[in-house]
Amino acid sequence: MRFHILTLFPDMVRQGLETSVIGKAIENEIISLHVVDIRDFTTDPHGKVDDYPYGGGAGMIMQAQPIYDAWKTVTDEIGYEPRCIYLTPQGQHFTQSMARELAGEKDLILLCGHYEGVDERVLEEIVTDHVSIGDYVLTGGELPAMVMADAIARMVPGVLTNEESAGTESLDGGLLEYPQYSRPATWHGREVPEVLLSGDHEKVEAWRHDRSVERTFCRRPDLLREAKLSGEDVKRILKDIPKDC
Ligand code: 6GU
Repeated sequence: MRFHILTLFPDMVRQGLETSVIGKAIENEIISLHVVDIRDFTTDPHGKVDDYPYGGGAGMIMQAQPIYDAWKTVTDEIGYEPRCIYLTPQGQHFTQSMARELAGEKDLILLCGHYEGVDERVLEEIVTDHVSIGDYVLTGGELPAMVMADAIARMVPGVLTNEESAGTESLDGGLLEYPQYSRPATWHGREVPEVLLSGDHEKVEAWRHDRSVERTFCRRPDLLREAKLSGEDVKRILKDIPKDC
């Protein structure tokens, strides 16, 4: 899978993604990262990429021409027009299921805006999806693009090692991850739950499932609507889980 990230801050995006697990996947050529500096495409003699908004108002607007030419160069190079995602707080909220779906694409173009916005006409011509990472305002689309690329890339087969993929079911089945423990068995007077030391795999799995249901009920009850719960799970919620957790 190939990510093409159009940005005015290419160093920020590279530094964010060429590290750790995603950096390793790029090194191993399981995914590729093509960071495109929008400024390289401006036809303005002074390298300008923004101008004042028609109709007045505060701030500067990114102009259509350099963004379009950057996009056109990418699409000409790869020979087709893949989905082009514009990062904006006005977009649909990014979710795990969206990450899973987008991980199936061959190429993805992520367009990072800055300043007060982007000329609407270029968005109309090239953007297929408007996506937000949550209801708060950031200074630009770079951090959201990195968030999305990370979440999508880790769903691409081969990006995570077996060991790392242990946690992938968190949120997938609609339930939060159960609590985890490592050595020592006692720390600051706190014991690891006994069942985890028992070696009884079935009991361990049952305990973990119960803790997942309990955590989801207590911390993110909004997720339970989508969660796959058995009749036993529902009974336990009604009977065992404290109402004031
Ligand atoms: Cl995608 N962009 C910006 N600038 N701010 C945001 C966002 C995106 N998602 C949440 N806040």
